[in-house]
Amino acid sequence: MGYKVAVMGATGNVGREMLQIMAERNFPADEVVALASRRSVGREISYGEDQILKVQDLDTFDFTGTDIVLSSPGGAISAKYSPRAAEAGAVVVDNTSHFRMDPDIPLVVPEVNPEAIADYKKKGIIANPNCSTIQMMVALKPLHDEFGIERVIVSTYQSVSGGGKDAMDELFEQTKGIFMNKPASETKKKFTKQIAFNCIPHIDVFMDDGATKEEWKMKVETAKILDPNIKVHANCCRVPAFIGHAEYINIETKKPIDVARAREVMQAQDGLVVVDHHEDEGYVTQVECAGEDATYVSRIRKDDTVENGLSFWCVSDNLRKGAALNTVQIAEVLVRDHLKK
Ligand code: 11C
Repeated sequence: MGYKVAVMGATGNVGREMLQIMAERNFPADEVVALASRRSVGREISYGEDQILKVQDLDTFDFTGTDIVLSSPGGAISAKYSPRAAEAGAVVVDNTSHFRMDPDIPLVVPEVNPEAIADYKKKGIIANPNCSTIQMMVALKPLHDEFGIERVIVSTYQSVSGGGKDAMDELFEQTKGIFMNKPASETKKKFTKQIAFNCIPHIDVFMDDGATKEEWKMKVETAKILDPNIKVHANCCRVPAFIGHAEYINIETKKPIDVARAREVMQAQDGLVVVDHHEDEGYVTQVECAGEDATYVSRIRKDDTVENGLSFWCVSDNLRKGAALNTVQIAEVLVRDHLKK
């Protein structure tokens, strides 16, 4: 017997990807329900090769009998409906930022801290980290285990899909518009500045210390997932790529670090692929990682400006490993180890 799974926010970028990935990976579901706001009710969404799901109203849905909820409807909506689903007996895996820093809610990357999943029992909710944090965790985990990371400086190059479908449309329309002599100001809606042919050093709202919330998330989520003693300084930037986040990551370690051993431990890490040839095309970029499950690292180099330093380039599909895939992987561990039928 399989599971009853509901996808909350099923019409969004990440919700649709969750359905796609569940089908691809043959998630053991007997019944899958697509939930969204009232204005999407009745819309049809494909699930797998040959199934069509009709979107149901999240607000009136009765979660009784649902085993697992995969949630990506936006923070405020999740704040209201995830506890409602958990009270009805479902385990919620939530991709929004709302519950991540609650000490009674585990924040999980399955290749990094799968043991934390057991804490779902406290509130019936498991949080999925921010996309830019997830790929960094997969890359840092083997290096931390081997060399002991003390400090991280990360600079991100994040695609517009992190901002949702409207953000992707804005990049497309603005790029087209510029070729037709239409001023970018006429197509600027979601982004604070022109995004076509430009980079914007601002993701999410500003915090009191001058960091943006995206930068803050990378710091506090690393502390919760990997180690509270690691110091993280993040610089987050939006770039005109559609899918895939890239990051240049610099680390300082307690133990002496060398490229050969770093490469070896990264090669052995689940979910991580090293592609690092010192030649043209010998590295992975956003365009190539889109649609892929792995996190890729390239350009691994010693940083000689500090005693034990290393830097590398890291890319991953932000909608898959950075969101939907990580959520489905958490659900896979849940059914394998905790919710046996
Ligand atoms: C972005 N990282 O690229 C964001 C999207 O906290 O789940 C995901 C926001 C979050 O804009």
